[in-house]
Amino acid sequence: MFQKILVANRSEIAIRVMRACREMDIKTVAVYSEADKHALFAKYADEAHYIGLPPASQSYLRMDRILDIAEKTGAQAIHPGYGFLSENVTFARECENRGIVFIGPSSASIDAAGSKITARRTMEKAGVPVIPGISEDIKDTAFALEAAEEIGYPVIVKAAAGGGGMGMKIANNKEELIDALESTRKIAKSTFGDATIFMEKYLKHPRHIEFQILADTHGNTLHVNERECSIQRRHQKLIEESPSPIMTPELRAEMGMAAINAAKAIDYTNAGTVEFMYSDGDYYFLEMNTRLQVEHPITEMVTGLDLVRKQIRIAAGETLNWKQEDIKINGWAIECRINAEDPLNDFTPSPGKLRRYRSPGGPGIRVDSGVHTGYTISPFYDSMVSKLISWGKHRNEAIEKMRRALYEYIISGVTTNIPFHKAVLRNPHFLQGELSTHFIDDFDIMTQVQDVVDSEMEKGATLASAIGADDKKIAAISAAVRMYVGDNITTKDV
Ligand code: MV4
Repeated sequence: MFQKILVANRSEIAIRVMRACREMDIKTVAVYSEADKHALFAKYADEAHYIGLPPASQSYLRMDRILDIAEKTGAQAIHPGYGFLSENVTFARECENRGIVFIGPSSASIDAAGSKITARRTMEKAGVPVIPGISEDIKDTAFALEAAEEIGYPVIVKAAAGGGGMGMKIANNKEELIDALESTRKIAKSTFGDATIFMEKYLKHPRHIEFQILADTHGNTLHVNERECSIQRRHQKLIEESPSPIMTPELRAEMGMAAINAAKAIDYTNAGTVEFMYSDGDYYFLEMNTRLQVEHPITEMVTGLDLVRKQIRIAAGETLNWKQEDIKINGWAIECRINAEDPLNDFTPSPGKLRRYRSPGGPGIRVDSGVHTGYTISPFYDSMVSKLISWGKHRNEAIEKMRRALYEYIISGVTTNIPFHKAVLRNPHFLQGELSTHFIDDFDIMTQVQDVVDSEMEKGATLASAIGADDKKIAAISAAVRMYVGDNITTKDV
């Protein structure tokens, strides 16, 4: 086992990884930017090293500096977390070249999953269902038009090097397709430096269901159940749950096997995720994420596994010594991503100092975060405050616990998306498990978010008149704090 691991990431995920290391008695090395010199994760580590200025390109993406620090400190392995260098082929290869263990798959597997068109072709060959479409670069417009007639409109044109919703265009007819081919090719070339494009049938209201995979370096590949991540906004996931409300044991076995085959097709090792789109009983491979994901805790809650510990053990060469039948599901887990952003103002980031901060707790609640009272959420990185995770014996209990935890959460100084989560967690369609990637638009969620904010304001205003405050917003925050803490905080303190 490793004696020392460098964590090439920041905030909550850096802490999450270091927690596993501490439990396993492995020393940790943090790397931090100028913006993070007072951050909790840098203090949590056994040692912390400065790597550069706040923009990620000058710090968290500086492979040379990070690798030098790993060598200098004697770290035998690097955990990349998610984002930053986690799916960077060059970085994984450079680790391999320098004899530092990259805690993740091989650079070749990352590469194989990286091109959407190559991945599509590999999956077709491996018998994993892919969306009807063309698995080669579209150079010939006439050929594409012919293929589209066969597939049936609407179709979607995608950049092979794209991802996260970038470089995609929907076409409803011949004219739009001619247009989409040209514009997607142009964007692909300018954004990704690769003009390769392909085409698929466009699914109108898919659900996003992904399978968590664990694969060791001895040929054992398992799935540890699915997560449903259909509640997203502009390709940013906001709420995830495990299991998926539509899952049956039969479908799980089938999709799980497809996910295992997908992983095996690219010689995958370590923890990874196979994403599917699900629509009307059919499911299709979408892409493979070759990293630990933000939403991994919900899988941990329902399986009892510690995925980071598993990652470290697999990277150290240990064997996964259970069978697929040993993997069970216990209860239900939901994750709400708590972000410093204003849901009523197009989810604009709201960085700043957390003037008051108290996270929820109690039975069935887990909070993964890297913040505390007085912490400043930097404008240089994503605006996540924490991941709020609930567990219950069944879906309703997980929902009840999440609602209660959202009520307990006290955050002042920045605007958060908590009202968004409160609105979704009482929406009748959500309660029915009626989800799709268009959930927010289909069910007019933003109007319900406004209602939540208005009703909390009203409560605050009632209290404001009692305590003689004019500023309703300050009073509302104060009311929330008083309601929960029950001490003699006055509006002046807030
Ligand atoms: C699609 C699709 C419908 N049909 N492909 C979005 C991210 C990118 N990786 C693939 N995406 C989609 N591809 C076909 N053929 C709809 C989406 C999509 C989506 C997929 C998963 C989760 C959320 C989404 C939100 C909007 C669109």
